[in-house]
This record gives sequence, structure tokens and C-alpha cells, in this order.
Amino acid sequence: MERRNFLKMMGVGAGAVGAGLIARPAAAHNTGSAVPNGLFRQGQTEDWQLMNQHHQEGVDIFLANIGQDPNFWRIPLEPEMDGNVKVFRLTCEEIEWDTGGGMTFPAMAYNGMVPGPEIRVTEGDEVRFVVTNNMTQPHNIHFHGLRVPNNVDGVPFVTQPPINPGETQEYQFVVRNPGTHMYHSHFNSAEQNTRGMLGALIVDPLDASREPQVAKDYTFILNDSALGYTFNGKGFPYTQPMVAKLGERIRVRYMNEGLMIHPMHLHGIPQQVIATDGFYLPVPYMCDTLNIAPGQRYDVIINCDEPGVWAYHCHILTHAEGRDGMFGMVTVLIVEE
Ligand SMILES: [Cu+2]
Repeated sequence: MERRNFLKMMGVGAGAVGAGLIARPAAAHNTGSAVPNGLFRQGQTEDWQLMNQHHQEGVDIFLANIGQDPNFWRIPLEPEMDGNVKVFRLTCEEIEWDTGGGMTFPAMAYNGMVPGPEIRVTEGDEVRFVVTNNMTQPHNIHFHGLRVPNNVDGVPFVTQPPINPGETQEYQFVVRNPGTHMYHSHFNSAEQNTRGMLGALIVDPLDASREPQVAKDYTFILNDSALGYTFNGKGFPYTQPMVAKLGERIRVRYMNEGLMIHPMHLHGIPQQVIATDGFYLPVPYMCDTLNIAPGQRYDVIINCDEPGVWAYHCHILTHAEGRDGMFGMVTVLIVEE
């Protein structure tokens, strides 16, 4: 969509966007306490005009940032081939992660990004994960939702030793079950997962006859706690929109890597749930708000039959909006005419 058309839909002019850019918040550093923090413009503003101004500034920053984060919708990691084996190399590092606008946190990441790179394979593939731990604490990786042999399940002192700082471990197996899955830490996981050690692991089925025909396929990873409330590692207004043309169907793959439930609500257009935890439902069902618990994945289809800019957010409202406007788990679906 032309940016000016989007601005027209949102009812704001270019001047307002300029003002929003000037009003970008100063960089803030968070020490990463256990309390969810890093929330954009969390304040106790009482003046109503100032409340309006802060609400609009967030929207203006969101508009100005559209298309500025090409990694937001996750780019699959290209495997190296070793014979028939797809080899994925993951390096664990302690980094500073910016959830948007200079709001940086001490984070833990695979290959320097939060979430980690998307892994996309096909049912029946043989894969090898080569995991190097460059952090100051041990690590194990767990392939959440995949049917794997017990000795690569990634649970320290249960199925294998931890990957200690400076060490590398390999996990090799045949991918047996298709669907929307995840990989994440299984060592000190309440800290490591919420600090960023997580990623999508999507397995395309050999038999694609039940796969929906869609124009776009969005991976939508929810997280909370150590880095604030985020979608794909960013908090509003630094999230990116989903964009579709009128009449297109899109697929959204939700995954919750956090510690809290997030009821995901899309305005204006219902969601059709077609799969949970990688299993097709016998009968898909419709909803407008879908509870995603920690560890769960849901695949939904959105039939984009109403044009407009539709808010798309977690409906635990303290994860999404305050006196100074929207923050955290908020984005929009843009349906272009
Ligand atoms: Cu939430």
C-alpha cells in the first residue's frame, strides 16, 4: 500500500508523522528486573490533551516505522547440506536487544536476534542442529512439539549434559511430525526463554492436501516478562503490520514463548482456527479472540473481506494500552482495497 493511502485511512497527515518522529522517546536502558518493564511511554499523564498527544505520537511512530524492520516477519535460516542432512548452526550469545526505539535490554539470543532465526523444514527431513554456547551460563535446546528420540530432547541431566560455556553440542534426528512448532532453551528457561532464546520451527507436511491456500503466511511469536510485552521481539509502536489485499486469505501461526496467557483479538474480521500445536482440527472453528497459553501454537486463517486498518492486540489490556497510549502487544492488519 502507498504510505499516503495508509495515512489517509488512519486519518492523519504527513505533518503529524513528522511530529511523531520528533517525539521519539529518548533511548532508555532497562536492567531487566522480574517485573515486566520496557513498556513504551508508561506514565501517569493526567492532562487529557497530553493523553491524546501521547496516544497519537505512538500511532505516528508506528506509521513512520512501517517497512523499516525487514526481519520482523522472520526470514528462514538457510541450512548447509551434509549429504542428505540439513545442518543448522545456532550460536548462543548474550546481547543487548532493542525492542524498539532504543529500548534496550540485556538479552540472550540465537544468532544475535530475538526471536532466533526461523527454521523451516519438511516432514521426513533429516536435520542436525549444531549449537554453540558462547554465553556465561549453560544451555540446552529443546524442540518443542517435535517427535524426537529421547536422547535429543534437550533436558539437562535427564537426557543429556548441559552445553557449558564454550562448548558445542549436536542434535540430529529425522523430522517425523509436521506443523507449527518451536525451539527454545530448556536450561534456566524462565530466564533464557523470556530473554530471547526461542524461535519458530515450522515443518511443512509431505501431504499438503489439507494445507490452506493463502496469500501470506505470518509467524507471530508472543513473549512477555524480561523484554516487556512483545510480538516477534518488538513492542508497539515498533511492531509491523500484516498487509493483505481485499479478498485474500492469510495464515497466522501464533506461538507463545512467554510466562502468561495472551488472548489475541483481531478487530473487524473473525479468525478461523485450523490447527493447534501442529495438529489439524477435525472441524475448524471461528472466533474473534483466541487464548494462547505458554507453549501453545495455533494456526488461524483470516479471510480479509473487510477493507481498513484493523487493530490486532492482546486483550489483557495491561499488555497493550495505558494512559499514554498503546504499547507492547499491538499491531494492525491492513486490508487494502
Ligand atoms: Cu497479553
